Amino acid sequence: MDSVLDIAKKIQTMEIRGAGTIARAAAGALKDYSQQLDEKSVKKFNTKISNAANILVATRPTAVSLPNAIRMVMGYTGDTVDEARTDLIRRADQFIESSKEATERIGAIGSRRIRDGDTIMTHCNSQAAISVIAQAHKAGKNINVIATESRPRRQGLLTIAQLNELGINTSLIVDSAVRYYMKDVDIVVVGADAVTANGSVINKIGTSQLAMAAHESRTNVIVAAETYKFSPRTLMGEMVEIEERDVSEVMDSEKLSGMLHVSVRNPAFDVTPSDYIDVICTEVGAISPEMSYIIIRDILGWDLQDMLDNEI
Ligand code: RUB
Repeated sequence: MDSVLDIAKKIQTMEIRGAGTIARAAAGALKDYSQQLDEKSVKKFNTKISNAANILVATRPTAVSLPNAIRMVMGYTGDTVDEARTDLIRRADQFIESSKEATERIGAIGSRRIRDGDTIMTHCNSQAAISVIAQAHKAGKNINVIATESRPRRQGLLTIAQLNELGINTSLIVDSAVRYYMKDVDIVVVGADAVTANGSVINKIGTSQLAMAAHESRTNVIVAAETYKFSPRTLMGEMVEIEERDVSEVMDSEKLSGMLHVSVRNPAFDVTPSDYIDVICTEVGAISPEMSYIIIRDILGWDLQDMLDNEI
C-alpha cells in the first residue's frame, strides 16, 4: 500500500498535477499495487484494490479525470487473482496509452483552429492546451503566446518553460493583466479539469475571468479536453466540487494569525459557462459545448435512464 499512499500524497501536494497526468498516475498506481499483492483469494484482492482506488479518488475532488480513470481500471474482471490482475493491468495500460494518444490527437484537431500569425493566450499549465499550441507551431505557423502566471501556485512558470523548450515566443503576464492584453489576442486556448453535461468547463481559478474578457472582446475560446474529463455525474444534477486549498498557498499563515477579522480564500478552480466557449477540442472531434451529453452517453457509455434505474 506504500506505493499507493506515495502517489496519493504526491497528487495531494501537487507534485503530480494537471488533470490528465493525475489520471494516468492513479491508473499506474493501481497497476503497480496489483502487482505487489500476493493474495490467494480474489475476494481479498478485490477488497484491497478497491480500498486503494478509494484513497486515490479522494486525493483531489475537482479533476473528473481521476474518478473516470479509476472507474475504467476498476472495470476489471476475473475469477482468480491472476485473471483479475491481468485484466486490471491491461485496462490500466490501455487507459494510459489512450490518454497520451488523446492529447496528441487533440493537438492535431485544435491546431487547425490556429492561424498563421495568431497570438494565443493560455492559463495555468495544461498538457492538452500545450499540445494544440505545439502542433500549430510544428505545422509552421508563426505564433506568439501570452501565458498567465496562474497564482497562487504559478503553474504559468511551467508553461513558459515548456513553450520555451519548443522554441515558441511567449510572454508571461500576471493574472490581473488578462483584460489589458486581450486586445492583442486572437484566440484563447485552455485545458479542463472537468466538463459538465451542460457544457460548462471547470479549470484553474481565473479561467472564467479570462473567458469573460475574451467574450467581451469577441475573441474565440478553445477548450482542449480529453473525453475522460467529461463528468457523468453532472447528468444527475450533481455539481462538480471546487477544491479549496490551504491558505499557506496564498500567504504566510503566521502573518494572518494576528488578524482577527481577516480570512483568506483559496479556490483552486472555477466554472466557465458554455456561453463563453466556442469549441471543445476532444480526441473524437471539435464539438460545441452543447454536445457534452453525447460524449458522456456515446463515448463514456453512461446513460441517464440507466443511472436513474440504478440510482447511481
Ligand atoms: C491544472 C489545470 C489544468 C487542467 C488541464 O490545475 O487547471 O488546466 O488540469 O490540464 P492544477 P491537462 O495545477 O491545480 O492540477 O490538460 O494537463 O490535463
